[in-house]
Amino acid sequence: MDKEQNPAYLAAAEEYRRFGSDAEAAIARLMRIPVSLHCWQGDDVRGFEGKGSLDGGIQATGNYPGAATNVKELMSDIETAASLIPGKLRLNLHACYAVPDFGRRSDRDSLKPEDFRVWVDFAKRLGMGIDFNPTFFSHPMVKNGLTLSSPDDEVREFWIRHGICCLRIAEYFARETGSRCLVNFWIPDGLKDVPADRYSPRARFADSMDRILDSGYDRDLVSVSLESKVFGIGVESYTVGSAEFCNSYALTRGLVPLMDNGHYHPTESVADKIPSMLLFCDRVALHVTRGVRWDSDHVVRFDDEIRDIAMEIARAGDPDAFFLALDYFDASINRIAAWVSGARSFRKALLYAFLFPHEKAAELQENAEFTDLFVLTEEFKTAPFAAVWEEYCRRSGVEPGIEWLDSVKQYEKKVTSKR
Ligand code: RNT
Ligand code: ZN
Repeated sequence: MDKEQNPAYLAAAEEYRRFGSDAEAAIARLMRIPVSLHCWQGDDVRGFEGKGSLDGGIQATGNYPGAATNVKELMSDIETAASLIPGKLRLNLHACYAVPDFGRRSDRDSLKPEDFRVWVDFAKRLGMGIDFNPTFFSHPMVKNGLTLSSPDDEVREFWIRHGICCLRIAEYFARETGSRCLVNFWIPDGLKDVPADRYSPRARFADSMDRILDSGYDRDLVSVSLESKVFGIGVESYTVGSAEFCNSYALTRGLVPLMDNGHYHPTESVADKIPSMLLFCDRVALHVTRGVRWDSDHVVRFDDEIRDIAMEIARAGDPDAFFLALDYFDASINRIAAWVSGARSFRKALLYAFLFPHEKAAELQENAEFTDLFVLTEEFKTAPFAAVWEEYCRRSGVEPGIEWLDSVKQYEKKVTSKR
């Protein structure tokens, strides 16, 4: 349907004009923003190395049938999910999803670009750029829960080699797809109980990262981010890659800090952290997720936390200031529905935030007109958002309403239920 012929949208745009907002500009802005879709929602972060269980303080719970068990199934599921999500997507891969040529098996410390050739072909066909993650968990060389911070040289060297191969693979992705690749480093290293020495593991982690980065990478092709965490299951007392460690390391080495909003104490706000970080670095990367109690990876909802984060993305103005990626995994509901719903909710939050009259609101704050600011913010919440969202979905070629779930159910009947 043409926008001229969509009276609900036209009426909504008029309402937004009364708030001082431009719905057309908001839709256009949203169209330009890519979001990186995490391959690991499709198989509960299992990867293709044959190891059944997940470790490293992260856990996927639930046993909904139909998880992808090989690359063909995972690609088919990603393609199905992507067709129901409006907007530009990137593909976010983990090193444990390597697909070595028949007969050859590379361990993590000797992975090669060729081991990801099928993913490159897939991403090209779908018109997606690729982001990448070294996998520092679910592997026998994780010893005593440690990788890059291990006191055991053999362990540390293994993981340093892993980090280095991942930089080479990222350059390959960027060259092949013609799009900058973000490589995100996250390590699970930590301790269950109170440490006797908090310093040495962090010193080793910094040294290991320095050695990985010393191997060099083409900064025109690749950006490197470092993700912090507060705690994980089994590592409740001490996390080597804490927020202070990772931010300080990233800022002193010209890396991109990555904030996963499930990785902070519950009353901390990643929305509040965004403008603080952007004062000191050009770019910030986000893992968009939902923390619930001990779990940092529930499916994203269109809730206050995500809207607040989106508001700060909108206020930052510069669309290049962010690397936006989703990071959740739920094995208790249809995995494709989880993928699609979480991605759509994040898109909704961005649209909501792009519709907000930020300049006007900031002016009210500067002028200490707090009553007006309060009322504006509250009344904005019930503006006719759905009509703009539906228009955006239509223009992006996807179902605006709940009908997309029918497509997931048909796919479940024909494909995933037969696995
Ligand atoms: C773990 C981190 C990390 C992982 C993925 C699979 O707590 O959030 O980003 O979720 O790398
Ligand atoms: Zn994360």
